[in-house]
Amino acid sequence: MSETVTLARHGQVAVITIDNPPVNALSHAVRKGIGDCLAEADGDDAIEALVIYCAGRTFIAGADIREFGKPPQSPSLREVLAQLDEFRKPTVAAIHGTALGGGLETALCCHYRVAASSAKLGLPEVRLGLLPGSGGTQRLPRLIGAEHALDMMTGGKPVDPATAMAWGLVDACTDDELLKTAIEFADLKITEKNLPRISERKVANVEAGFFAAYRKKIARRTRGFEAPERIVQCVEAAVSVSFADGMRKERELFRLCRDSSQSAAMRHLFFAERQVARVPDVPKETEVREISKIAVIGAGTMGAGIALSCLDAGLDVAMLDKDRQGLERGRATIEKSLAAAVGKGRISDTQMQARLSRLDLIDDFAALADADLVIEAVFETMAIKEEVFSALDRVCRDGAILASNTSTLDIDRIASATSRPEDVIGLHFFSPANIMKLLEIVRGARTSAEVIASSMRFAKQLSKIGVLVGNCFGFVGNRMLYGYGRENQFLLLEGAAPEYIDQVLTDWGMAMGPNAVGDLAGLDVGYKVRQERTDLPDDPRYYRVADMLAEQGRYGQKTGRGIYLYDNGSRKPIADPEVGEMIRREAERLGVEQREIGGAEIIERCIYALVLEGAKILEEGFALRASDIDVVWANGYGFPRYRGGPMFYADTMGVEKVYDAICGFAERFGPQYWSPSELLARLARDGGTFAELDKE
Ligand code: 3H9
Repeated sequence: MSETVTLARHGQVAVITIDNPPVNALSHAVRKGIGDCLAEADGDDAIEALVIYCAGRTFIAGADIREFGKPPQSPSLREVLAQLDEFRKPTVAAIHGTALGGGLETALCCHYRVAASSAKLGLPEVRLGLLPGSGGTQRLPRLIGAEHALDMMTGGKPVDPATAMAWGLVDACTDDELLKTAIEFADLKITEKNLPRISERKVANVEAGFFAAYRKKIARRTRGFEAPERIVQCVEAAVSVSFADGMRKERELFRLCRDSSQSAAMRHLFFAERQVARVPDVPKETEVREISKIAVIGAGTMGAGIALSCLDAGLDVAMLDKDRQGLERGRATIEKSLAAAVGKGRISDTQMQARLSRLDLIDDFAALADADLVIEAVFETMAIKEEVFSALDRVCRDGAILASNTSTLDIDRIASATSRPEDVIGLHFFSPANIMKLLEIVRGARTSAEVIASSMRFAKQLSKIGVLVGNCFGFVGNRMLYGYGRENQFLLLEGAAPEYIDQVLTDWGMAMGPNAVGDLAGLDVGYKVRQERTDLPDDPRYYRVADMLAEQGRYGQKTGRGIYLYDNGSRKPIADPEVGEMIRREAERLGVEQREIGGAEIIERCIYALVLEGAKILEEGFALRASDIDVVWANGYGFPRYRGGPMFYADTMGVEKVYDAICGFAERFGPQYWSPSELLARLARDGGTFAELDKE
């Protein structure tokens, strides 16, 4: 018998314990171990009931993702779960931590489920571009109904035991010792004559038209993404055909998902988001500084969003602004967001009050003396930042971390306004700061390892993904955005309508089109940054449309007019023929010939511009790995997760093909923007990939 799975007797009840750290994934050894233990327990007449339990921090968190893409090893999870489903004595899953994917599918093959009240239960396969492939799509709707099951499987979000109890997903929930409770529960079921077997149930009635309506409900959020539609098809089968036929359907569709490039892309991001925390010259043992008192300087949209993100994470926040009015506005922004969260049932009123009670409004730098971390979020102007950092240097205690939320400015120059550059770092949040997962952590030339390690841990405290980047203009994300935006701007001048470009790119999977994003962020913001820059290309076409709109006061949503029109505060963009005409005249003036432009060209120019800039960033050492760049784009810029990020996408397309297209653009549009990087040329020549480069 395997050591990772053991069988022990507690009176008439036997306990199968799985011990496969860190998350008890269903590796080959675990599957085999469970199968062997089931066979032993089945043949032992002294055993009257069975509990499945896990050692360590969690119940089974799913199939072992590392095994996907490798030759399958028998027994499969399906085979083991069929054995469990048919077990003749009462079976109880004792769930703590996270019962996810194949873990929850295992629990669904037991007759009963007992959960610790802190547990989470979910089928998150969709986040890996998969569907539950060991009966989950057939058993879950039989137990909790088609709609809840679809929500859990197409959204991938786990539920808590209270919800699970209400839906009938678990039979008991406990604050006491879990294993003891589960054994007692199993003991009581020994005499039960009719053991409930989910596979023998029918799905509760669904109304005619239910699936069509459900597809419509998820259409926007799942555009271009294959797994959710396949999950719906599996649940349709659960409703309309036998359990055995439904299982066959699930198997067929699971295989399609497993072998798809979409799932490969999402698995790539899963590991990339964990790899990103590893920084070669900042070892795991690096000491981290305690961060509990935060100060945020600037109570504008960004400052208030950062403060809210810290409050959500349970930290104390002091928010500083020049005047009382600014501070009150910042507090009002925070209150409004919290009230909206209460309205949506995400937090309770008490939780909202608790967060607000940890917020302190201050207007004097002297009050920052005991902050562990100060985050500056004032205007994006170097002179102002320098002033703030020199003031911080005077008042902050030794060991405080001094961070700037700059999105473009030179961290080393900001650091040189202090006498302690080793304590200065960039913490670049993305708007809305309390929602977006990405935090770019910008390392200056002298930032200490301790400050980097503490900042990476701080990102975790905020439930964000911290990506360490180097100090170049725009860092990783915004530097790449410049190339992407530039192509959008050129395409506009060349005759592509803004709504057409946006449609093509959102159909391709981007969360929003670049023109809608510009209007949302405010066209005045980019305009101001470009005005401050002295290194822009000498090209009258460069961001010309955006500049023209900003100069006319068409800032976007906030002024009701940008590249699109907006009706009375609505956020729905409406195409504006006046803008089309304005662009046409400007193109004529600049001698740019307008023409019909197809979707394929829009995608290639915008996305390959990202790949090219990403390759240059890697080459220049401003990102540690290609996969870090993917993490930035998937979490900060709405790049479709099922395409894995720009660098993974280049690998999927073939680096050589991307390189050839870039060389073609260099010939057609001139080398100024399209001269390929050395690295890209080398990978194309050697048949290499960015993924292999990361392994070197
Ligand atoms: C599935 O079940 C398919 C079935 O329906 C059908 C099959 C036929 N496998 O996230 P953490 C590693 S699909 C292998 O930092 P946390 C992870 O890489 C699966 N490894 O911890 C990391 O390694 P390292 C459905 C896994 O506490 C370490 O564990 N299940 C797996 O923040 C710690 O992870 C899921 O999608 C795995 N399944 O979060 C669940 N899971 O230290 C995916 C984790 O070397 N997992 N690792 O970097 C999670 O959501 C989180 O890891 C979890 C813990 C919530 C469990």
